[in-house]
Amino acid sequence: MFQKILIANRGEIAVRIIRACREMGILSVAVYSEADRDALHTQLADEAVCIGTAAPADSYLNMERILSAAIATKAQAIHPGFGFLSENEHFADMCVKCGIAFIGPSGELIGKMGNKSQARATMMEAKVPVVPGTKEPVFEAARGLEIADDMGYPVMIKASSGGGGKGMRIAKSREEFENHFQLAQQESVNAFGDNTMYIEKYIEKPRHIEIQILADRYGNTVWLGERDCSIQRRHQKMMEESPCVAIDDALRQRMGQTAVKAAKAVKYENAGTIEFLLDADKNFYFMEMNTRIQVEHPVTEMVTGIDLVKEQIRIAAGERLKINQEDIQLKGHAIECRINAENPEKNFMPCPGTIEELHFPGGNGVRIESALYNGYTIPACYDSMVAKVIVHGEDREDAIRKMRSALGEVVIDGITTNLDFQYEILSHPVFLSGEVNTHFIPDYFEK
Ligand code: MV4
Repeated sequence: MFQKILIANRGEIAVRIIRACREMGILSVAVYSEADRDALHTQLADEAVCIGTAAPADSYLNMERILSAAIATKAQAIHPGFGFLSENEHFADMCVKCGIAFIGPSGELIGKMGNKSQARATMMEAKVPVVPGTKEPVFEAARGLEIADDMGYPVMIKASSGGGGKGMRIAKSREEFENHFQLAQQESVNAFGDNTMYIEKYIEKPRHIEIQILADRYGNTVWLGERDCSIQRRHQKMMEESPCVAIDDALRQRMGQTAVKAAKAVKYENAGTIEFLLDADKNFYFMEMNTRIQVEHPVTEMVTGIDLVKEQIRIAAGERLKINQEDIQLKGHAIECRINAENPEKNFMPCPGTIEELHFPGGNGVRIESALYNGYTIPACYDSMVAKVIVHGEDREDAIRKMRSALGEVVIDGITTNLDFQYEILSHPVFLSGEVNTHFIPDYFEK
């Protein structure tokens, strides 16, 4: 096992990883930008190294500085968290070249799954159901139009390097197609320097369902239930839950086994997530694979009792998975609410500032992941997510009641947050009925 791990991240996820290290008897090294001198992760780690100025490109995205910090502190592994360098294939490769373990899959695999049209083709070969669409990438609008005409409208035009909705457009008709293709492709070229596109049939009102998997380097792969992440706004998830009310046990088994098949097809190692779209008729389709630990991993931890970050570390250290599929029992219902420093009344504009008064709830089945403390000033240059409230109840109704009780107790004075907005979602009759899809927030809160 590693004696020392460097955490190449900030905020609540850096704190989450530091705690896992400490519980495992592993020393932690934080890296921080000049804007994060007073940040909780900087204070909580066993050592901390300043790696640059506030701008991410100069610090949390600066591979050379992070690797220098790891070498200087003799860290044997780097945990990238999520965002920043977590899905950067060159960084994963550079770690290995420096003799440092990257806590995640190989650079080659990150690249293979990061290229979405290649990932689609790989999954088609592996007989994993994918959204109906092209196997070959598309570079020209004229060729795309032929494909879309054959497929029938509406279609989804997507950037191969995309994700998070960037470089993505719906074409509702033949008339719209060429224009929307050009717009999506231009966006992709600007954002990723890549003009590779692919085309899928548009799935109406899907749920976003993802399956968590864990895989060791010896080919042992398990799935750990699903997460329903349909409550999103502009491709930013706001609330996640496990299990999904629309999935019965037979469907859960099929989706889980499909996710394991997908992971095994690419010899996946470490923690990963297979994203599916689940349509109104309960057909599911592979959409993307995320090769990192995700923001919403705690809901899976609550229903399985498995610490995913510790498992990531053990896998990267070359240990065998101790968990068999039969050991994984899903118990109860978990919900996560992301608390963001933003103003829902002003188009969710970020609202950083200084915390003047802070109180978090506790109690049976209530978990808080946050890097806030009293008097802390949230820097303006990073993500607006400042806390996650996670609850675990006996069933969905119990979890919803627990979340409403927990959110009602939260005090975060000095900044504006989305707490009241989250509370409104938890009171909405459609949410309570469980009949949600990815249009829930735009349909009921942005009219
Ligand atoms: C889709 C889709 C419908 N049909 N693809 C959004 C982000 C990117 N990862 C893929 N996304 C979608 N792809 C087809 N063929 C609908 C979405 C989508 C969505 C997906 C998950 C969660 C929220 C969403 C909100 C709008 C659109």
